[in-house]
Amino acid sequence: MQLNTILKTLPLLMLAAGLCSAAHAADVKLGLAAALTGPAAKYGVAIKNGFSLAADEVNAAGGVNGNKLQLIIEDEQGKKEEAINVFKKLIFKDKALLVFGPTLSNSAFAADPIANAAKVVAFGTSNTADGITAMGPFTFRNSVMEADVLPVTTRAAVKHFGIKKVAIIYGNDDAFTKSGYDVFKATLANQKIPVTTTEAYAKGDVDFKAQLTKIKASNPDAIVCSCLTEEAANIILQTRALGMKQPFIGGNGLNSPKLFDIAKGAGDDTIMGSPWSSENLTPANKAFIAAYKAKFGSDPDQFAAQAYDALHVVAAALKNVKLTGAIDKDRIALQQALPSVTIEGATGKFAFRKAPPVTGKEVGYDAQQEAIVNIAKGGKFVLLK
Ligand code: 1QQ
Repeated sequence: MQLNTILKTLPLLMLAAGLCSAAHAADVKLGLAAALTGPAAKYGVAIKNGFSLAADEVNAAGGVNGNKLQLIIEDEQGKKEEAINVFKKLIFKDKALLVFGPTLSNSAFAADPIANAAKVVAFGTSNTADGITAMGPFTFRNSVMEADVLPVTTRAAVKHFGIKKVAIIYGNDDAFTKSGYDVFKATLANQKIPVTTTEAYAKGDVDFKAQLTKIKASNPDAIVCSCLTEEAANIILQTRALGMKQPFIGGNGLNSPKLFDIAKGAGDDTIMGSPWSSENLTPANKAFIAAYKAKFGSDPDQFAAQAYDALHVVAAALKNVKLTGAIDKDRIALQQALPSVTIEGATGKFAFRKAPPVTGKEVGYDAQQEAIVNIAKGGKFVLLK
């Protein structure tokens, strides 16, 4: 071919290539907003890994109805403002069919209204505060809310240690730690466990001596901690430095290997509830743990397991959706296909449950799953038997 013929045909070739990649763009784009940097990154990185692993599995098996799943992953830094920016990018610029995340409930309260207004599913895999799914019919979560986990956890801890009275410490400026506190307060009243003192801290605090000195003087049998993992670990360490030996009881925030990276053996005897355990030896969980170890060279945690399951939940819903290419229509079709999905995942049997009604408002869907109670032994959580 002459050079000038090549030059003439080049635009046509480029157009053809463009059309090919447009055809290839029938891939299903799924957004993921996760805290990949900042204090919540120990949750966010595990979440990202769980999603990548599951997407690889689905794609290796041929995708969904012939479509490959494409994850578009953005770092929302565990900050509300960034969660809003990332949701906007994923929804309006990338035209994701659905958005997973954000990592913290605190950020979800800021970002999910954007998804609901745009009629795009916001699927939380780690948001456990009350009220998340009251934001609208496009908010879904497979994370089990504190309101379902903490009563079971508290009852088991009280029985295990013979607890008669507890002190509480919590973060009062984070949606999850505050919601966990409200649930603990109601649960303790319900289970008739007196509270010796209630102490609060703010995000980013590193010195808890003032609060812990008051807790020490009130002489509780255990300390209830509605905290994110880094603060919990420092609280535990500082409690031991004050010569206190009380066990801790906590929620979802404590369930990270990070707790033991910082608190080491001082974290032992901490009791925590979760839908996932590495000791749950169902075929689905065994396969998940083995695949995670092979891909990332480390053990998975609850957050990776819930992310992994969430991707499989969406893949199952997508099987029943006939994608048209009209994004607004397809987003709504996916929202309508999700509620009836059930799977047997790494976290066990999973189903959705419609969120409690809110007058004059449509609501989303919560997770219907049992909590398993764990106790920390030798720097990791094991089942409380
Ligand atoms: C929430 C949580 C955190 C512990 C997520 C990592 O449960 O913010 O709802």
